[in-house]
Amino acid sequence: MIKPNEKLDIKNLLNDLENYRPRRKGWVWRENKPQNIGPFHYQDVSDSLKNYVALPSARHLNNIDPQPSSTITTEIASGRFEDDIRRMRMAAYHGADHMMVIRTAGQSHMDGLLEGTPQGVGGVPITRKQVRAQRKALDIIEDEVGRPINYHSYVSGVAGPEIAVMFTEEGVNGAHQDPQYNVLYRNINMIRSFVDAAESKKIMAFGELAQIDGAHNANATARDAWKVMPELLVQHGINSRFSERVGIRNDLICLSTVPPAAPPSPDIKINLPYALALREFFSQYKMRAQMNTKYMDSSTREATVTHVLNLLISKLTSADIQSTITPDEGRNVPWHMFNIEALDTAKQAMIGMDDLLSMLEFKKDSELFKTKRELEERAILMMEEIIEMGGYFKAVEQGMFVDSGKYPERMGDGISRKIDGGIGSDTTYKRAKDYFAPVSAHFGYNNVKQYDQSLEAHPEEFINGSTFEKPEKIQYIDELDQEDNVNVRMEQTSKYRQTNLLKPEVQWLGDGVITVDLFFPTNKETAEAAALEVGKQMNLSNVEVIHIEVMHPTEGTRIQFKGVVNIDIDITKLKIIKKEENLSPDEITEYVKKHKLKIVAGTGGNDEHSVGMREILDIKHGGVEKYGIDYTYLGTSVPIEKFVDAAIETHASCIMISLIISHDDIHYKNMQKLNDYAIEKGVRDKLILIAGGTQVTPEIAKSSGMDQGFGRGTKGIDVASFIVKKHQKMYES
Ligand code: Z97
Repeated sequence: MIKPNEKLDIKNLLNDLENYRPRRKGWVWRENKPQNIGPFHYQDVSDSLKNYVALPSARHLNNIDPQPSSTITTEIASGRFEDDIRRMRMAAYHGADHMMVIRTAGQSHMDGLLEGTPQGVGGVPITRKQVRAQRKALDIIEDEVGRPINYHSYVSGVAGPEIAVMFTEEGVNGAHQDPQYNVLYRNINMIRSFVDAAESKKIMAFGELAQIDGAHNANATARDAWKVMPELLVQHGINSRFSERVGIRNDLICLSTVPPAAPPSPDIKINLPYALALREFFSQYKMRAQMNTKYMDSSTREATVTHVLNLLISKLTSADIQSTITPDEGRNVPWHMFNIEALDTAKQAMIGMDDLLSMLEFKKDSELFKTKRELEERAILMMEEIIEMGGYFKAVEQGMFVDSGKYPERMGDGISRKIDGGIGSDTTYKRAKDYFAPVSAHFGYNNVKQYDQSLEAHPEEFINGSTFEKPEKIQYIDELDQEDNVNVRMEQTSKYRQTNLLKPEVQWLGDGVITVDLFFPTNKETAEAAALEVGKQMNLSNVEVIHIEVMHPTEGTRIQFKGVVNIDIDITKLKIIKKEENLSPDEITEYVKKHKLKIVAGTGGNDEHSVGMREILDIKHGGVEKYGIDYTYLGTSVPIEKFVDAAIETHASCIMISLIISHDDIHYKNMQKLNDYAIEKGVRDKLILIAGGTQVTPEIAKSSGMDQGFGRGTKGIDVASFIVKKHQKMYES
């Protein structure tokens, strides 16, 4: 098993892919297990992970990392699958168990599967090699974190059924599948899309993939997103019932829901009734809550607030999957740090809202329920009109969908498609009477019975197993293109793989991208131009402003820009200072209490600067007093001898001397004096001597007879932890 301090070796991962087989099939939900974690009881949690990175503040709480009971998704789409694999590992450590890999190639238009790992088609297509390599990596990662991880992509487009087959063969665990997506957003012929969907869904049912619909796209596309709510209910209804009728299990039918509005609209007032309507209409299915992306801009702060409000709605309506995107879609910067930030936002908010529903009750006679009911009525009316029109195809032809009016209001600007138009029109054929399909997952009749009655349940036995049962029948093609493939790409970055060289990166190994955050006391236009100039003078290439925020029209503008640095850092030439790990606050407190640790402290010689010392002593900002250490403060300009005499008198085990003045090396001399006097008095081996001050370093202090020295930036816990460790050593030996 891979260890946390070992890197995932991508080259090694790609070895022998030809023979790699997925370990399991199907989607895995988290199990809700109320339990105590650290000092708290949690209700809506699943088991903690074996290896993880907790929220930053967990350092005050013994590094606990409670995991919400809902699945948490991250969308990974850097455009290079070999880099996405590393990001998946980071995401898993932060609590993601649903890795959604976006294909960035507009794959819906491709009428077959691509082989190898070509990037030159205008983005990343989903290919067998990529899928297999990523599933293989996730098998390693799930062992490492101790939780199953679901791998997900899309079964849409002209080659939908082929992709569904490949996903089932390769152990993909979830996929978007919704024929309405093809029709509305990719202008694929509607008859072809619905016929393909029947086949795709049947195969997904066999592979036990969770199926997510595409209704969220209407929200993102609509002119006024909050007006499409009745239509969203209709779209969800059409796809979910279709899936159920084809045979997908209800617990694998997931609605892709999005709170349509975001502030400055009155978010909760609009989104909550909609979420309740969804829950009521579709209680038998699962809810996948995606965050609003329509009203997301380049501010990570703004996106995060919208995300948290969305998480509140998810919590109030018990969403099963919580997606995180922030703010990739909004500003199109799918960077490692934003994936991780969004995951932490979801984890933090969900855990913070633990057990919320047991404390609240919705007011049944409020506007909330009136609005919910009204939305439901509008959706039913729309469904009825669709039926009156002659069905879904006719309704699409008449531009019934993504109209900017709130149904039944119609603005006449919906997306209209022709029944016989679009890509792949005229490509469906009536199945021949003797059509024979001896495969395990297939929609509609396959004529197996007429050849062999006994094989009705297992038609694939007719051909001695299809690729689902006999994976060795899969035709695996590694790479087709000599120039455009992962091996060539990895060769270009080999300088940074398993070597001493480091280069900053935001999404691809060695991309050299850095971001700079700055403020100018001027207006927006001037600030933008000035920022580009700063980038230039910093010797960055490809400088681009990625975020501008006006603080005041003339007084100031905040800018974030990115640029590329051409710097390789050789880690063998770095001076890496190994910082000693502090004991935890609890460990220190317990030890101090048991051993009744006392110290004497003051500023020495002619030193009158006592503020730093007081901060290290007093509880207010976390000084040693916080851990129960009893201190005697001797004041300022304390004669050196007095420190030792006072320590003897009060039975203290430690002296803390603060020495700020460094003129004529007086601070060295005073440390030496303290050490010598303690020896003279015969107590040096019983006392811990610590010096502190802005010019003090551990090296100076130790060479001047002290046990340790603390300089700038020292916190009470650093000193307390040192005292306890030293005390332990003195009395253990
Ligand atoms: C999400 N942010 O989390 P092509 N099928 C469906 C889709 O929704 C999409 C595709 C196919 C979103 C995902 C947008 N969705 C991003 C139902 C894309 C992709 O490869 O672009 O042709 O299709 O759900």
